[in-house]
Amino acid sequence: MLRQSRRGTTVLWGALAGLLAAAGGVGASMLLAALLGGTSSAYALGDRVIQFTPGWLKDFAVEKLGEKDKLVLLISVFAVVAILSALVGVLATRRLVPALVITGVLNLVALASAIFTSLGVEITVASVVPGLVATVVSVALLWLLGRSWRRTGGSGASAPAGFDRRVFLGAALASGGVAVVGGGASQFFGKAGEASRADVTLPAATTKAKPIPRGTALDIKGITPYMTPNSTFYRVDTALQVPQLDADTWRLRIHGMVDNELQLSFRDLLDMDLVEDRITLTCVSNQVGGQYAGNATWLGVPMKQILERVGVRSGSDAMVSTSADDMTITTPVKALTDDRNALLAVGMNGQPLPLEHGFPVRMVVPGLYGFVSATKWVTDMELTTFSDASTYWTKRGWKDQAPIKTFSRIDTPAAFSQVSGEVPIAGVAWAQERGIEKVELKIGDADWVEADLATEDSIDNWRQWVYRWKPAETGQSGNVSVQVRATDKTGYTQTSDRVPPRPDGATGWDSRTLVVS
Ligand SMILES: Nc1nc2c(c(=O)[nH]1)N[C@H]1C(S)=C(S)[C@@H](COP(=O)(O)O)O[C@H]1N2
Ligand SMILES: [Mo]
Repeated sequence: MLRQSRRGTTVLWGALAGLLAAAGGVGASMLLAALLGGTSSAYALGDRVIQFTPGWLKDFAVEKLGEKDKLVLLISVFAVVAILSALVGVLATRRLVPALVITGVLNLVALASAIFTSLGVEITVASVVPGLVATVVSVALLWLLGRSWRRTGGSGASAPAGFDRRVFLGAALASGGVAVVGGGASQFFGKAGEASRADVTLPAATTKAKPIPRGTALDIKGITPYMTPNSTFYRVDTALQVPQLDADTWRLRIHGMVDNELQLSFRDLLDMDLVEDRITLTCVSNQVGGQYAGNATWLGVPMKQILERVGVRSGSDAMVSTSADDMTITTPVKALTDDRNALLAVGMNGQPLPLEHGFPVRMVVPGLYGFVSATKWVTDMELTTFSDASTYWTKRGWKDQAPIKTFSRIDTPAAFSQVSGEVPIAGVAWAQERGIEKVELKIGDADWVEADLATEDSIDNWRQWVYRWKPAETGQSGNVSVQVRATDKTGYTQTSDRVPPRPDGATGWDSRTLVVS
């Protein structure tokens, strides 16, 4: 009996020792990352997990977990690290040296993930030191904690023996202290972007957006609002921690196949002629019926103007933009220099870009899915060719040419709603750069009927639509299916063929069943 409960106690204390050593290590790495402006090795590990997650699993996560995908990932990584640390702690109560070796190796894996970034090998003080210190700290703490058993000398592997409480307590306090200080420092320095954003005052646009025409917004309950507020604008990116950039030190370098390399500061951008424009942004991961689109007023410098200034050499057909968080995106030079209003944006709906949406500067290109155009936290642009460019998404099987596909979605009524009398069936449709020509519904077995379209703002904005259905007039009852399809101004009508988002955007008709009572 006694032996058993003692063994249980040893396991518990061992697990606790393992957790404490790990917490100390993570805390130390966060503290140094905050001080050196790098990433803590714990987050780097999460980043690498994202990088090496198979494409299908990533697609699944984005689809099923939506914007919580990163939170779920972080919690999972931390849970795995915690379980491993507890197990190593238990091992340490029996065999200290192997436990120390395993701790070292696990830490070095995390360190490696800070060094081998998605862009290649990056050996800098900020990428190496946090992981190295974390390794030393967690090995040292585990050794100290482990010694609290050894001191009083257990008599054999299964003998728990009263351990040295003083040593244990000291080491535990040290771990806790480092963890708290590290976490606090990373919170404190982690707010740098928000502080910088609060200091920014955007100048008025030289070219204002034209007023929103009357009739772009239909008065129907449950329809997607015509303009999307920043707070509800969809967010898609691979950043585990939102990059905290300082507008004062931000620089954008434009180089490669250009006549004159250029480096711009945030001030330089604000001093240029700013243009305001409403553009509907869309994600390639949007499913049939999906919510990954938003319509905002953007403020920025036309990319065309910037590229004229650097002088793009003939033969360059692609621009690779890189963000502060190492995202790389290839965009056709043509889309950045033709008449569409591709912007290097600093403002969103009258405010500096929110941190999650790319503060201080991002790209917005009408007509192209975000993954080939909308680089947030952008810091580098290289003019090159498609044959030389190899960037994040294209390496993962997505296309590098990805114009937004013509799309329509039913917003209301909800699926399986009980309906009667006159029922407004309504939603949005988009075909950026081409414009929406018509939206049609197929209700039950009846022929396609045309919906009323809200006033068009521009071809780069989505358009609301409504069809006022009177089931009694058509004699329809019970479960009735409703399908929607849009036709754009080139005459193309959405295909019913269902394809998934990868490699260049989903197709298929949105549909739902309504119950006529
Ligand atoms: N730095 C960075 N920029 C990025 C991404 C990213 O993962 N990292 N994702 C792109 C994708 S796939 C889309 S759809 C848009 C989404 O922009 P939003 O989050 O502001 O809606 O950002 C683009 N820009
Ligand atoms: Mo996207």
